[in-house]
Amino acid sequence: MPAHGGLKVGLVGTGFMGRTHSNAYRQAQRFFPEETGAELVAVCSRDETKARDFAAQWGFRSHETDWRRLIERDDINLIDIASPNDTHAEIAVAAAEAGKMVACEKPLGRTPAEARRMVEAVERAGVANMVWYNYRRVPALTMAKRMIEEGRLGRIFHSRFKFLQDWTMSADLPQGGAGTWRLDADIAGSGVTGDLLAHCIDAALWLVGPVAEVSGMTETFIRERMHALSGKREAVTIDDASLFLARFADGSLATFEATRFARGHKALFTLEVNGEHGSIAWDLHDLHRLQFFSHKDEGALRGWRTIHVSDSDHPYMKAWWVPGLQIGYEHTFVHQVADFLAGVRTGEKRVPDFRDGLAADAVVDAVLRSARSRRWETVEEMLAPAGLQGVG
Ligand code: SOE
Repeated sequence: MPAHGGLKVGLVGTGFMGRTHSNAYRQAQRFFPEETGAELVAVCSRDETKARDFAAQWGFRSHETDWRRLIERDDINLIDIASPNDTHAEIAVAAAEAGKMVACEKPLGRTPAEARRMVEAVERAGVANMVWYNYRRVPALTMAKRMIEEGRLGRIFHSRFKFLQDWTMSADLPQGGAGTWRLDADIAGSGVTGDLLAHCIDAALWLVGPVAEVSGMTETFIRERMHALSGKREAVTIDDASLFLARFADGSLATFEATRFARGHKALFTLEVNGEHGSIAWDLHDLHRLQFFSHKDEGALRGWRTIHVSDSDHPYMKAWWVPGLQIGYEHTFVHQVADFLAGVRTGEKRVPDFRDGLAADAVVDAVLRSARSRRWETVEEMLAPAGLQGVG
């Protein structure tokens, strides 16, 4: 490993996302040696045993039990927030004010107001920032973005997005606490809208463009659950399912659906975009395959084709094994670290940043408002989609 002029990481959070990020920092430099890489300096958890064990497991040099200590340290230049959603804004703003680069798990804020504070803080401080919308970096989706930018689909008319799971269907599952904070709206901000639908929304904003207005509905199927912290049965205030119709600024239309009550589905993220000249379709369960239909093909031979996005001229694939061999979920995070480093090196926007996080939060907010009002609602913060400069 070369000497580090790269990222000196202080990670907050030792859960599932803490693991995906730590793995990405470790692998990025091995597979993208043109970038300077990342050094795992310290990890933070309020629980000292967890922090110490995580540091030993993932190779962090040290651990802390208060995130403020990470921010005070001179040997850290990037604060990475992988702790529950209610901690994002406070940590990000303090990190930016201290001049640190900031990476944050999605959703950026629990509300657009929180996300806006975070955007203002990083922009005022002029520090590099990113939000972990990792699925953009599935090679097949990056390829889809490239094809749309090349005009292969032409004018877009329709798109549809789904993210289906079934892990909260049991009424015995508590809300709140370590593994189940996503069921507590005070901590998470919302249920599936901010958690799963946010991935669909980010993909839609990236692939299609800004969303102008939405008409949504949400449902909470299990209305009371034991709270892991109070030990009492409490009202559930998250949405278990969330569906909406969208009209984009370019006049195209879309449907969105996310739920944790689709029995049999664990993480079925799918999308389809239909344009004037062609269509694309993709499914996370078969993440290398991009389905493509081109109306420009010779009539008699026209049909959906499957592109196995694993060749060396496909996005990111040259960095991995030999053509045709596969990569997976964890690699999307590795790609994001490599792209972030490239952005820091070139000064270009290469990753979804806090502005993109705010844009997604604004759509989440409009969906939740519409579900309450039972009317169409406009999106308050319509941001322009990122161009293909390094793929966004
Ligand atoms: C929820 O189960 C979850 O872990 C989300 O929080 C992630 O963002 C998603 O990628 C997988 O599912």
